Amino acid sequence: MRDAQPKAIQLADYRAPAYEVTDTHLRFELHDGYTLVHSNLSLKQNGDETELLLNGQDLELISIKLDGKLLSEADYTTAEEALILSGLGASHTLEMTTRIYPEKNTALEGLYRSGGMYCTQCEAEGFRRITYYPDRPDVMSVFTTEIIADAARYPVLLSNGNPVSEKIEDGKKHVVWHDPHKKPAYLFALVAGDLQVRDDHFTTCSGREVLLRIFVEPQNVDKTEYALDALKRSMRWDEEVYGREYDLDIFMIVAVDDFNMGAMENKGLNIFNSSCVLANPATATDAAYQRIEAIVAHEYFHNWSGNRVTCRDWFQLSLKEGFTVFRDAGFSADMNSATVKRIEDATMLRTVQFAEDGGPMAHPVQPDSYIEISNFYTVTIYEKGAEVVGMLHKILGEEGFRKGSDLYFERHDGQAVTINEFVQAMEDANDVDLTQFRLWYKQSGTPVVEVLTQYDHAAERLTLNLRQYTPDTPGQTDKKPLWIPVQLGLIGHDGEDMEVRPDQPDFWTEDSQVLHFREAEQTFSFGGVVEEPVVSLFRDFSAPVRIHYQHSQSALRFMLQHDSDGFNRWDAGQQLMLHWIELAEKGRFKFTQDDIDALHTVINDVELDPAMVAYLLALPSESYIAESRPQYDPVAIHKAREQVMAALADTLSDDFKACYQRLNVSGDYQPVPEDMARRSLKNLALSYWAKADAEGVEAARLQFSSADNMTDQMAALRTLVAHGNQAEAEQALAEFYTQWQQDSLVVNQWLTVQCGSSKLGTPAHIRQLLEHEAFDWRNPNKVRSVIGAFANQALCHFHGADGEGYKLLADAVTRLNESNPQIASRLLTPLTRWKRLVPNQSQMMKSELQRIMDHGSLSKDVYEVVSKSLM
Ligand code: 0A1
Ligand code: ZN
Repeated sequence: MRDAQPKAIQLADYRAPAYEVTDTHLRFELHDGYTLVHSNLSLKQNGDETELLLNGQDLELISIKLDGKLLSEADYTTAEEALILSGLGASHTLEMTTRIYPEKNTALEGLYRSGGMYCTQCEAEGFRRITYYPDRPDVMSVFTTEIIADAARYPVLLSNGNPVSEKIEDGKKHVVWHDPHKKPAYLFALVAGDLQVRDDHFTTCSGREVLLRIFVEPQNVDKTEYALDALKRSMRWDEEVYGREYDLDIFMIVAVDDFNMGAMENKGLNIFNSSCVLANPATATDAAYQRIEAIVAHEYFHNWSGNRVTCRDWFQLSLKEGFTVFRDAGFSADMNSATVKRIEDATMLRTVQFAEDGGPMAHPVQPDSYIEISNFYTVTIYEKGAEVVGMLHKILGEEGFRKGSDLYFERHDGQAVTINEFVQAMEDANDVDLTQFRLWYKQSGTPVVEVLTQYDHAAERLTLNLRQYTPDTPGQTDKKPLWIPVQLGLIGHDGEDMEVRPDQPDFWTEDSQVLHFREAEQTFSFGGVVEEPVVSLFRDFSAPVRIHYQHSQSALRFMLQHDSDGFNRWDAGQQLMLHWIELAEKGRFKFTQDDIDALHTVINDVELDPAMVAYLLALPSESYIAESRPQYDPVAIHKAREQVMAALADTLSDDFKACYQRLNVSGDYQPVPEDMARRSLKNLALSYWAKADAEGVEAARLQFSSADNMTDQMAALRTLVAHGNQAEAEQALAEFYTQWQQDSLVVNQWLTVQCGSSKLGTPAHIRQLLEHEAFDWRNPNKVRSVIGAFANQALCHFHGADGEGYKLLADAVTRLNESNPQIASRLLTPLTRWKRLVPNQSQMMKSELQRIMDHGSLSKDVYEVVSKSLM
């Protein structure tokens, strides 16, 4: 906790480090109650600066020696969270011993305990909680790590790189690891515990054998198969698609229960939140399987995009995160349906990132200032960053992009670089000027593109007028026009794509059908257009922008049925649904026969991927609807959406029933794309059927008790909670808990179903669950399952008229501010949206933010978000 107001760190203040650490030797002695960390650092001067700053936080310094000579307090200065040595020469050896207390570490940064094991989390600035060190990503060092611990209780002792030696002496186990690849301290990792391992092998493209190991607590060994399979597929994919080979003899994954984020890409020793790696058919849903596949790939891909080539400073975070998300999205698209993956990613961007861009924490993909870097692991850095890389891919094409990434990896291997160097490699490899494109990294806010089309029948000519602007965001006004790739199609009355031939060929890439929109306003014309087309813009979500273009209802229905671009097909349906929900809010909603016919076509299209049909028939979420409006009333949105859902369920109830019965086939559960697609449509149909009809609830009840996999059991439980009566819902929840209370990850799903429910997720019920034996404030997954689900999903209760929901969230944030500031700060997000809410809610949210502010002794994490939100 801080005393004075924390200072912002500025990109403009970046200075290269005065000293390199060429070698880092660490020795950890794990004792009950405390750990001793001995370090031996070889220092080498970089320029003429003679002062060395070592970061350190919550450390007890036992001893410090420079070139073998013990230093006293007079020989160094201490500043806030730093130790400074001055007047140094060209090279030195620095040895230190610190004492730390992993048992008391509830922030889960640095070295901490989770259950019976020790583990680390060093990104972004956790290493400074282990020992004094230049804890910045541009200091890259070769690490050798010795770990000493009780041999009986900690038989498994792991660190980065390859194992060197192992012995047991006087009941203590000693192991040494050596990582030949130099790396920043944020990629350091250590694990100690009584863990079981599942092994596998991978032969790399050059024929090297790599040992793959997943370490878990003994009861979880039967949940490791899928992650290993995903890992092997990721390793092969990165060789084939990016030409990247793995570079150590061993690759390890460890699952831990208490973890702030999803997973961490430590060199050769990835550490995972157990919820993002463990799965078996009985306990994990299809969605969990897909998440595991994506996260395993993401962490593995970091080995090149992040580890071999890392970030110069944390302002460059998207260099590794945006690029790696782009890479993992490509992998998931290749493993599953590319269109469905694109729909999921665009939905996430439009719902969560657009909201961030329109709120007080808006920042560019390359921020220029921060108070607490942990607050900048955001959807803007990750997902918008990935979209920006995706636009480069659209502009340069598959081959050009690959030439650029090859050059980037080759040129910067072993370096800590900037986003600019990434773009430079793309430029150099393709001989293209990306100066204007770089603005995507510098400007925050979501660009708006206004579209006007005009068709001249006599001249057979289409004119497309595009205007762009980016709204002001905190600290940024007067934004410049961006280079926006507009993937375009023109659809004829037969539903077929027409040829697109703009009169401005310099602004058109034929291969990818991309129009390059680069000025504030630009008009494009197309000749030889023999009939008035339906204009399908931003196909495949080709740019992360808001589009203002009023398609007619009939054009939307036409696109929903015919657009050859799956993404726009889905998007047309969403626009129709948004329109219905708006009408419902005004009391004017009724299906037209044309709407019903369009929906019929979709649900009965057996040629179409069932996962796609499920997405086409799913209403936009309440958050998505909210985000489509400048100001919103969550309770009104909830009611209107419910009304449309009921109408849809009633109108198509026979189709949903038939669809459910057609797809409800028995057979062994397999986590493969075709089966997942079938289950997703089946369970969507079940939900609509149950909404319309008691017979559907009965089917859900049957599915709940007879399911042999969690996907079907959980879908049935959700349906019973949403559409059954109260007794049915309570009974199913009680049975579920009795069945699964021993499995913490399943219990988390049980908590989420209730806390995120518009039926059950009331503040009173949440407060009850906070007292439940299954809840634990120290475990981030539990906190997310209860409070996160409530504040982000049960919107009609979170935004309830009495303000109890806001109060509950603020209480939770204040409590976690002490024990786990990262989690506290992340939970806060819904309250930061207060300016967008209708006046009554807005005022109450603001008061709760103020109440947190007045609490005093705020962590940097919480202080930054609350103070910026109140500005
Ligand atoms: N780099 C990891 C995620 C991660 C980010 C931040 C953390 O602490 C602030 C921890 C982990 C990834 O992208 O997977
Ligand atoms: Zn990452």
